[in-house]
Amino acid sequence: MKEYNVAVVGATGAVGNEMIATLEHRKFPVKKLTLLASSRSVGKTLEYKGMDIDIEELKEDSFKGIDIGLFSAGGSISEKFAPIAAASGCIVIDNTSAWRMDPDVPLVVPEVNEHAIKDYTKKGIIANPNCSTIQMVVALKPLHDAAKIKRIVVSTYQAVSGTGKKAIDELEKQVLAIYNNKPLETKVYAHQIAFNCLPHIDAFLENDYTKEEMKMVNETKKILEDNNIQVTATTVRVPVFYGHSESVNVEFEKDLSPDAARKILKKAPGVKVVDNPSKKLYPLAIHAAGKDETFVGRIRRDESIPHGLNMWIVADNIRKGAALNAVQIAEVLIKKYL
Ligand code: NAP
Ligand code: 12T
Repeated sequence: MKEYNVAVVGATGAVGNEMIATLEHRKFPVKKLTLLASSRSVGKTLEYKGMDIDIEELKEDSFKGIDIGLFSAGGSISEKFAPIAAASGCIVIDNTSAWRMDPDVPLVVPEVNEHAIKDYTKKGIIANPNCSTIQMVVALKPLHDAAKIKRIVVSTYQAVSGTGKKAIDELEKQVLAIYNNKPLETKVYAHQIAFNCLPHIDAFLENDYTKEEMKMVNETKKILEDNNIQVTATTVRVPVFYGHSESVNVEFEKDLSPDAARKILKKAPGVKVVDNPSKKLYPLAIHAAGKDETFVGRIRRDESIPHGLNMWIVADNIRKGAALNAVQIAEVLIKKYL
C-alpha cells in the first residue's frame, strides 16, 4: 500500500494529540509523521507507534515533501499557513474555522457529503466542520433524506475540551479551588465555568449571536447543500470535560414518526441509537467520551407542530468533532483521489 508523509500542525494541543492517536488506531498509511507546534514546544517529544517524535517549530518551509497536513493550531495559523502548505503540494485538512465558508473549499463530514472532497483540487484545502455541526449533521442527514428538513432549533451543552488544553485545566483547577475553599481564577472563559453554564462560546457578533452559533447555522446549510433549511442555535458551555450534547428540534416537510426515525437512524453510518427511556437509557457525554459514534436518543414528537421531532444528540467533540472526522477525510482522499 502506498504510504504518505503526514504533518500534524498543532500536535501538542487537545486536537493534535487525538489526531496522532487516531492515525495510529486507524492504521493510516503514514510514511513519515512530522509534528509541528510553536517554538514553545521545541525540545518536547510525542509518542506515535511507540516512537518518540521530536516536535518541530512550524515555519514556512515546514511542508516540503509533506503529502497531507492536518491543521489544528488556531484560525490565524491556518489562514497564513494553509495556502503556504498547499503551494508546496501538501493537501491541507483544516480543523479551524478559517476556511470553512470559502466557496472553493469543501466542508466535509464523510457520512454526509463525502462526494464534496473532490473539490480539494481548487485550493488544496479541505475544511473540517465545527464539532457541534458535525455531530448534528451526522444524525440529521438520513432524516433529511427521508422527510426533508424545513427548520432546526438547536441548543448545545458543550464540553470545555472544545476550547483546548488550557480550558480543561481551568475547569479542573476551579473545581479543586471550590472544594478546598480557595480563591478561584478565571482566565480562559468570561466567567467561572465550574458548577455553571455559560451561554457564550466564541465571540459575539453584530446580530447578538455568537460566532459558534452562526457556524452551526451556516455550516449546516453548506454540508446538507440546502440553503432553504432554516437553522437557529444557542450554544452553551457546560462544566463537562469531554462530549458535546445537543437538544435538537426539527421540523420536516413530511411526516416522520419517532419509530420511523429510529429505524432510519439504526441503519445510518456513524450513528448509534440509545433510546429506551423506560430503562433510563439515553445518550450521555460520559459514555460518548472516547467513542467514535454519534449517539441519538430521546426521539419524540414535537407535539406543538404537525411534522416535528425532538432528539438528544451526543458525541465526543475531540474525536468525531475534530480528529476522527479529519482522519476519515484523509482516508477517503487517499482511497479515491490520490
Ligand atoms: P490547544 O489544546 O490550545 O492546542 C493548540 C495547538 O496549537 C498547540 O499544539 C499549540 O502549540 C499550537 N499553536 C498555538 N500557537 C501556535 C503558533 N504560533 N505556531 C504553531 N503552533 C501553534 O487547542 P485545540 O483544542 O487542540 O484546538 C486547536 C484549534 O483546533 C482551535 O483553534 C480550533 O480552531 C480547532 N478546533 C476545531 C474543532 C472542531 O470543531 N473541528 C474542535 C476543537 C478545536 P504549543 O503547544 O507549542 O503552544
Ligand atoms: N471556539 O472549530 O471553544 O471553530 O469549543 C471549535 C470549538 C471554535 C471551531 C470551542 C471554538 C471551534 C470551539
